[in-house]
Order: sequence, then structure tokens, then C-alpha cells
Amino acid sequence: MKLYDFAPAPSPRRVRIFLAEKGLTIPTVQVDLRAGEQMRPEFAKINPWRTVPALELDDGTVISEASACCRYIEEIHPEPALLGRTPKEKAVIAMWDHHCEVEGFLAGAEALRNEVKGMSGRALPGPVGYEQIPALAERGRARVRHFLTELDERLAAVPYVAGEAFSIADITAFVVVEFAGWVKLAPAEEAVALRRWLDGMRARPSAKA
Ligand SMILES: N[C@@H](CCC(=O)N[C@@H](CS)C(=O)NCC(=O)O)C(=O)O
Repeated sequence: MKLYDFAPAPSPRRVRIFLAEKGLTIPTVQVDLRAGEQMRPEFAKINPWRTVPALELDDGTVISEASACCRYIEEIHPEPALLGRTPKEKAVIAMWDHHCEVEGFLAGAEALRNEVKGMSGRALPGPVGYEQIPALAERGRARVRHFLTELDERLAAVPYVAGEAFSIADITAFVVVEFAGWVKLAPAEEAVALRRWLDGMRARPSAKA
């Protein structure tokens, strides 16, 4: 098994943190997104969606999408359980993880990719070169602000994003909060619960992944 990765990018970081929480180390292949290596025909053969992470199994199967990579890893290394154990836990964790991905991560990507000059003609990842829409950058920023407020409210009520136990939803939310810094958005001073949780996340050894 090997991971197609790009160290500075947030999506593969979700998988790296997940692996670290499992105590696993696997070989990685760096795909330099800044140099456009994801667009090379060699990589297109591995992942036609031209994104990282992509997990290549020993039989040649390639699993793209960070959440799917994590699902596979959980299935083959169930401990510690990060996707839940009971039907209820699994569904609640999946709900929060998906919410953090769609309302947090994709909002951040919307802000960044529609704003940064270097991403002109790259407003969405993938093989199609979509142009930037500046209004979407504004909307993305508003969505990230809302997400951070909502996350603070959630973490004022429960210790971890999906409830009582650490899970993949914390990993996704953590990557989102750090990614928000790329568009100069951070938890507000008064977001005490979010800041406390963030300190805990940063103190975990997996945060270095
Ligand atoms: N939904 C995908 C998103 C992957 C994604 O957007 N990856 C970015 C890096 S964070 C990428 O590969 N970008 C390539 C590009 O911008 O051309 C996942 O969760 O894996």
C-alpha cells in the first residue's frame, strides 16, 4: 500500500493524520501540485480525477477521496476505531465528518481557489480548468466563518466533534480549521470551546503528520 500525497495540501493530510492515529506508517509518493504534477499523464493513469490523496493497494487498486481512503484503512486496521463501533456511532460520526467536509473544507476551498492568483483557471481541482468567480471567494469566506461559529457551539456542548469520543470527524474539522488560515480566517477570541479543542488537537502527535 502507498499513498500519493503532497505534504502541504490539506486533503492528503486528513489521511496522514488518520494513519498516525492508527500508529501506521506507509510509503508515500509526493505529487507536487504546485508544479502541476497531478496533470501529468502518468498520474492521470493512477487517478483520472487528478487529486491527492490516492491510496494504491498492493493489487493495483487505487482508492481516491480522503474519506474512502480512511474507510479502507479502518477496515484493515480496526483499532483504535475512528469511524465508530455501533450502528448509531457509525452514522453519527459519518454525519459529522461529511458535514465538516462539505460545509468546512469545501467552503475553504471555495474561498481559496476563487481568490488566489496562482489558482487562476484552477477554481476546482480535476481535469477541467474552471475559471475563478470572485463572488464565490466572498461566499466561501462567509461559509467558513459560519462553520467556525457553529463548530464552537458544538464543542461547547460535547468534548469531540461527533460526541464523547475522538473520531475521524475531529481530524476533518482540525484540517479545516488549519486550512482556514490559508485564507486568513481563524477562530474568534471568544470561541473558547473551539480554541480549547484546537489546543488539544495540536498537542496530539498525529498533528505533525
Ligand atoms: N474530494 C477529494 C478532494 C481532493 C483534493 O481536492 N485534493 C487537492 C489537494 S487538497 C488536489 O489534489 N488538488 C489538485 C489540484 O488543485 O489540481 C478528497 O477528499 O480526496
